[in-house]
Amino acid sequence: MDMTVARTRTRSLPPTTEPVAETRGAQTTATTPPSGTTTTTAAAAPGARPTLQTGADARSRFNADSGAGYRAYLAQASFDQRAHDVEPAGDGPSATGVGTALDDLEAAQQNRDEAAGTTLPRVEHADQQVSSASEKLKQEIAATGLPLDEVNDWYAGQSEDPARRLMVAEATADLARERADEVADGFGLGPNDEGRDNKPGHDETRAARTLEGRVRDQLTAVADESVSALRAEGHSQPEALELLRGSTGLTGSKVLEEREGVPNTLGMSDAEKAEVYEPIFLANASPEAKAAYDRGEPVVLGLRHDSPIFENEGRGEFDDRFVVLTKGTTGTPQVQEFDASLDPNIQYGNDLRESYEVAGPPDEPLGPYAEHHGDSRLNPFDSDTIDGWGRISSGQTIRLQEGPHGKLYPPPDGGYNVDVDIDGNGVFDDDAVKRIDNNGYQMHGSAVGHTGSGGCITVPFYQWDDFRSTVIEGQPKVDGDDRGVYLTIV
Ligand SMILES: [Ca+2]
Ligand SMILES: [Ca+2]
Repeated sequence: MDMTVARTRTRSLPPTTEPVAETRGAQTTATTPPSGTTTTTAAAAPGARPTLQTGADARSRFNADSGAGYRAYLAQASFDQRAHDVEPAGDGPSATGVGTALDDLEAAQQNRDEAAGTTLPRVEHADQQVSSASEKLKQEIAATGLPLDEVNDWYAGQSEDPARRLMVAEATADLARERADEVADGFGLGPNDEGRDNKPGHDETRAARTLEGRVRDQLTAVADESVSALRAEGHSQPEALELLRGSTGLTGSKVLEEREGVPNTLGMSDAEKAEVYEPIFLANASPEAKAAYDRGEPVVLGLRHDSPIFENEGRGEFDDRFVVLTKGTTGTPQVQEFDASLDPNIQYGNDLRESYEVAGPPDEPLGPYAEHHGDSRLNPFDSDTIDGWGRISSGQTIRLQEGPHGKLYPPPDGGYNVDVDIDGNGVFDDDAVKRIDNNGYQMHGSAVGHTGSGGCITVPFYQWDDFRSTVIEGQPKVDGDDRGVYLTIV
């Protein structure tokens, strides 16, 4: 088992990339680029920060339909910050291996683009080359010996190329996930056993999944910066997203994709994000929530990307978003975004299904995620209830309030709606809604090995304390209640 993941971070890299850039500028002038490089090395003055130089000529070759467009754009761009131009500085890790692996991966991606639409064997061969090159990049990143949550900071000091930074961030995220899986496998733990007090490997699995999550967050941050960099070069945000998609695999494409229900705000300023989210909030929130927002209190917008309960092998996916909106005392909308899960998974087994009354038995047999409730073996249809999965419905505002175990709860007597998977196919496609009269559907941090929802709504466990204090601190008590926050789910 690789215990690197459990290492305590004992040092930090320079807070900015400036010192590294100085070193790079000075050394670039004295270094012969390795063969195979396609960049020119207009020597930067020591201390000069390299900039992405592109002309209208290069941009005019942009083709939004293909990652090849990005490479054409790069071909005319003048870079002197490519990783392979950099000699190791002091006792830091060498960037040569990573730079060479990136060159190979870019070449494989270009070959794949060219193979598209040709013969199946050629397409398959090209895909295999990309896969091999991606694997090699992960190996080279591992070979730097850096803790994985320091790789992106380090590489930002080596290159400002938005696509290459994203490729490194994606490979590092994949590496962190694979290592965390290895830790869990090493202890023989299923997803719902990881990080449990009464299970082995409590500390190791928590550390590994925390690292995985933080590196995944870094991937999002790098994607954000990469889109910003391309926007600064004159591309629109959709163009920038499309350009970068040509350089990523599955993990990166999930960050860059347009996800129904959850706006893609990568590369946007805070003001632009507020322009996206505030109208959604105002169009959907209850009058009480809007009044709280007008008073300067934080409010939460829950944006759902509809997912089945068996998503991600039943572990759930943080493909939804909580947006904390507040005008504070300045009157200017502020936005904070958090990855979230608003759909249940099936890691807790069938015990978390609830009994829902239905008008009558469904005409069709139930799918694997629900069953008729009742003991009659001779005639199961004489029951008029279904054991099924539920989730908090979109289209309502709920005031969540503090309670035991650090969670946030709906009112004790409920008063909110849940969608019910009546036909048991694992998808909330049933148009079945139930009014709930208790506070059973709550908001809390995830489990360590999965999204931690049997119907509750969650944020990643290592972000929960931060999220909770963001939405609760400074909130007033309402009518003698505990502190709370209005959640509007769209
Ligand atoms: Ca979802
Ligand atoms: Ca269903």
